[in-house]
Amino acid sequence: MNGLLIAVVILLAVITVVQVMKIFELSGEINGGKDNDVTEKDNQMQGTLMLVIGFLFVISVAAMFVGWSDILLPRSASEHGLEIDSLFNWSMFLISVVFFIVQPVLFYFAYKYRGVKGRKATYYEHNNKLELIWTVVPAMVLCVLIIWGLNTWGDIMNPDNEEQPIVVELYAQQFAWTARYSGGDNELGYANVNLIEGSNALGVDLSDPNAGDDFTAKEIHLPVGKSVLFKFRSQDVIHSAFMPHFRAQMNCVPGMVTQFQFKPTVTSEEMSQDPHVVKQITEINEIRAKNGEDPYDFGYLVLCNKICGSAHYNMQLPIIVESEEAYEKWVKEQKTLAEAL
Ligand SMILES: [Cu+2]
Repeated sequence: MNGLLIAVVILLAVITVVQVMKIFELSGEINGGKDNDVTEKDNQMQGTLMLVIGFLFVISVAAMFVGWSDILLPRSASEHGLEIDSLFNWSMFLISVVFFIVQPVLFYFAYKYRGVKGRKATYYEHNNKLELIWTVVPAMVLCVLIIWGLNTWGDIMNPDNEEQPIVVELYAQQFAWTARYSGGDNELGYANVNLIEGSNALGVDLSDPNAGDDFTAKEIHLPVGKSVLFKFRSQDVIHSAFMPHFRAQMNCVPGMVTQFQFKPTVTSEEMSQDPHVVKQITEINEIRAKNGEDPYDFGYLVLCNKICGSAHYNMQLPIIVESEEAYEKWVKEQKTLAEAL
């Protein structure tokens, strides 16, 4: 009903505008068409407005760059993340240089060449040299960025495995993550949604010899400096495992296993003491204190980055990067599936 009312209101508004325009046209004709003439004053006003709006626009973009740069992600906590960051920074740098040259010129020219009585536009047909420059230069810059990007992507998705990565499954469902570690054999037992039953919430095939030493966890622990290979599954809809601090993201698609491998290089403890992070957390906690909320501690997270349903916003799991000893100790404390089920 609401939708119908909104549609009727929009329709009536359009009819009103059309009728008012018709009245203006008619009254213009009565005045001998003079109402629609553009006067010198109009041109001056339009030109000046272009200059002022353009100036405010460029200044506001610059202010946003400066003012919000400290709410960006901290330095990358993974090895490949450094490559992604430099690709991103170079792209942003090039885009910004072009933006801050082209936009002021565009708005200034709109002002400079505004309508002036008696002034005629120059008839300028073609210039091969200009055409060549503004085609070849952007094409070459884009080629460099695209080839660099493809190479980076290739390196990230095909890591050379001198050392065996730790295999961890990340299981997505509305609206939770569960991690399944592959245990001592570093091989995940077979799992399928059809095998979900009772406390076997991930559908692990317990008759598979690789399954017994697997264990599930509601926290991801990772040893620093060791590669980890995440295998993603989804129970229901498409989710996306987003680990922003590690510059990692992969879709979790029902019916298939996707994967992403990376090497964490900064422990949770080290990152929480990074000056950039300390400043951000202090600011967040000042706001939280004002609202009477509990203070927030820094921690790596995996978030869902696909809008997968009503509680999507809260689909997260902590990631703790720690020393190898601390990691081994944590692993020993976990109950294997053979013991738990
Ligand atoms: Cu989700």
